[in-house]
Amino acid sequence: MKVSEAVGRLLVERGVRQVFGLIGSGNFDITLAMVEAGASFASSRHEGGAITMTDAFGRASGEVAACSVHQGPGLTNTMTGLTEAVKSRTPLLLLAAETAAGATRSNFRIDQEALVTSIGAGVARLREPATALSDAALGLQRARDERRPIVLMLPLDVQGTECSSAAPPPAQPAVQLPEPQAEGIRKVADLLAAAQRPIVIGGRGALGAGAREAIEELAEATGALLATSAVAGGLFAGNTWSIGITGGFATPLAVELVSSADLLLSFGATLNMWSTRHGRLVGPEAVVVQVDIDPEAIGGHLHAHAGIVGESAATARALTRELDRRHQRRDGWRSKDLAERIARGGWSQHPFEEATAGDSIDPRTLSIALDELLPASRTLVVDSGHFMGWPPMYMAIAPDRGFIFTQSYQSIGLGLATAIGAAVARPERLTVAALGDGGLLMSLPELETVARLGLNLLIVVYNDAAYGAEVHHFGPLGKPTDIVRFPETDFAAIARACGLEGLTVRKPEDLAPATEWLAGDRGKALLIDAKVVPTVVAEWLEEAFKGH
Ligand SMILES: Cc1ncc(C[n+]2csc(CCOP(=O)(O)OP(=O)(O)O)c2C)c(N)n1
Ligand SMILES: [Mg+2]
Repeated sequence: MKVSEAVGRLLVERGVRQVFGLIGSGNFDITLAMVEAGASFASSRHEGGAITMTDAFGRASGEVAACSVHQGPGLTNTMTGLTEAVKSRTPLLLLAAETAAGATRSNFRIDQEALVTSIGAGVARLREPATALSDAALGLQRARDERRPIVLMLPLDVQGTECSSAAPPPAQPAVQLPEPQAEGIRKVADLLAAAQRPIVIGGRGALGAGAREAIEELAEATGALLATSAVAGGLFAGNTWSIGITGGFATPLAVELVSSADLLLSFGATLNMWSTRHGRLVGPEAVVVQVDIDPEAIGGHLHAHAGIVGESAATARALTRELDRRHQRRDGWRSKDLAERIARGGWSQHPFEEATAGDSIDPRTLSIALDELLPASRTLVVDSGHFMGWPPMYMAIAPDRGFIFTQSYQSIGLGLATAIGAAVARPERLTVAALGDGGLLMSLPELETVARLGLNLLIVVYNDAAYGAEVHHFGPLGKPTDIVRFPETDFAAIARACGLEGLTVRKPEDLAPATEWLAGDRGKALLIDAKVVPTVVAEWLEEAFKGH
């Protein structure tokens, strides 16, 4: 058996269930071996799509998936999505064919290791036929343990040799972080016991198994309110004391409450410029405490008065135990009156001046109408751009990884592939992809993938025929904006040409066919081209440009 086949089989035996990718001569054999060993393969139409689908599959399922690409251009095409996955610490395995060490004149030759190292991905390599299986097993293990993408280089000459590799070492259970230090727990318990108005903020590091329950219990013991960073949106959905996302998308009530908290305790959230509005949401007297597995995250953006290096669930449980041991349970600021204010404090309950007129729909009205129309069990995916606040502000986010936000590299154009990866991971839930016209045009080839895979997917284009973020940034500065505005694109027609259903929406009534589509078998995904009013400008946008 060739190394390529033996390695493909091994990876499936070790738990890789899903492979995304795009096939060339360098990765044909290994990918086929994985399919024959029982993995499911979904081809993208551009490697930029494949890597982001792999990232999103991991975020939506908690599993490590693989992405398989050809050497050279197959790998360079993954760079933006791979950088997003690195910055988001998504464990995944990128299987990259590689020219043989001796093939120095190959057209495909580049220094692949230097390339991926430069963006912070880990590198593993099939060194020789005798070590190939151990090399591959270790690469997969590292993705899990280091919680980041590992690029497994597959030199063509090694792949093509008969496999002389001994059996690889058995799979190891994932590395467990040590229990949080007792001294840190005592110190933070002291701070919590003294707080009158604590708020707990859950971030990406609080999405793991058991963390939600453990944090909610701690909040209960301390009378704290619950908020999330954008990427963890929906984490505490359904909890009476959840005030939603903090930062740019926060409701006026959440802004008021976070600003008046006397203690902010984060779990796996960096408290960056987005979630704190450049620190302005943090009151001058507020005590900031961070819990994170990464020591460098503590105090990385804001001054932290205390920090605990530890896993979210274990640390939250240890804090609750310590408070219980001291008999220090309290109600904090959890009052009936506040519960009622929180229940009435959503964005949809805030009146705004309706801008729907003529041939375009107010993006807020569109979002509210969709929220009412769509099933509560949904995965919301949002691309980057000016429009991106409307969906998480005006549409409910379902608990349990109900919001997938590939925004750590702040790239536009990742939204569609993110939605595909999420829909493949959780086919039973409707995936809703909210995209800008610019972001969709950047990822257009993957519309064919949506149709081919028959995904349970609704695409909504907030179409202002512009790079709206740039229009709203540079327009008010008195600059001409012609270079960031475009003629109309008929996305419904493009969707139909790719095998989807297409619908153009200019007013709420135009959504009627979407109701029928939802009630039907959804055999074809639906794309809604919503021509949005281009002059409704999001308040958070100004914030975004402050750091630039
Ligand atoms: C890959 C990449 N290129 C350029 C940018 C700069 N950029 C940020 S938002 C944006 C406009 C996006 O347009 P669209 O998807 O239509 O959303 P809109 O802002 O119009 O709502 C651009 C070009 C970026 N973030 N990423
Ligand atoms: Mg736009």
